[in-house]
Amino acid sequence: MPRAVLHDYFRSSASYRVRIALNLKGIDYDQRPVNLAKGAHRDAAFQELNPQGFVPMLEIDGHRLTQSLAICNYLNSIVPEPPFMPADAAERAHVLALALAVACDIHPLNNLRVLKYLQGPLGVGEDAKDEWYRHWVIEGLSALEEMARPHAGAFLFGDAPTVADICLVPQLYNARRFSVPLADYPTLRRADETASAHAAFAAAHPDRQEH
Ligand SMILES: N[C@@H](CCC(=O)N[C@@H](CS)C(=O)NCC(=O)O)C(=O)O
Repeated sequence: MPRAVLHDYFRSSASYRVRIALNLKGIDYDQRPVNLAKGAHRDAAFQELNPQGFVPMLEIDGHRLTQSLAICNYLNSIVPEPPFMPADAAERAHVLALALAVACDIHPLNNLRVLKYLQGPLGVGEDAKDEWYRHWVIEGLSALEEMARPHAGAFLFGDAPTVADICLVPQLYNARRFSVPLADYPTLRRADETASAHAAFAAAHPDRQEH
């Protein structure tokens, strides 16, 4: 079987999630950078690969997979260890809720196309756009801190990485880029620090990608 191919962008947080997931599962892959800043994701050739025009897109085992959490689920199915979610149903629901709080409720509001739409057709200025970004991140992270605290350990849930950390670390990377203050989120910062020291997370960091 050919090596997996990940179509990604170094600063894309959804791509960052999949790089972490592949690294945690020990799956080797080649990268095909798609330059979002230059609009390469809008090219017909890429739209053919992913009609949504988003990175990440993963070619693996003869499949073309999109949506970072669907990709994580696939990787977890083909390589069960280490598991991305706890075995217990209630704990699994909790971990998934943490991951979805980032992936569904924070990230989409601040995606590139949303920020571009604010600045373009809606005529929103740079400062207001940044304020929009910070507003949704702060609201989302504040809730996530409360959600995570009761069951957090060194990681966001317990003492092993889960899909919740896979979503958290890229989101905090983005938050720092936009100068969002993180002092009020000790649980999130602890998990981020633990995860970032893990080799699988470290190798996925945007600064370590070609672009
Ligand atoms: N829900 C999708 C989101 C993918 C996504 O939004 N990717 C961003 C980069 S992080 C993208 O390609 N944005 C292009 C745009 O907004 O124009 C996933 O989890 O894979």
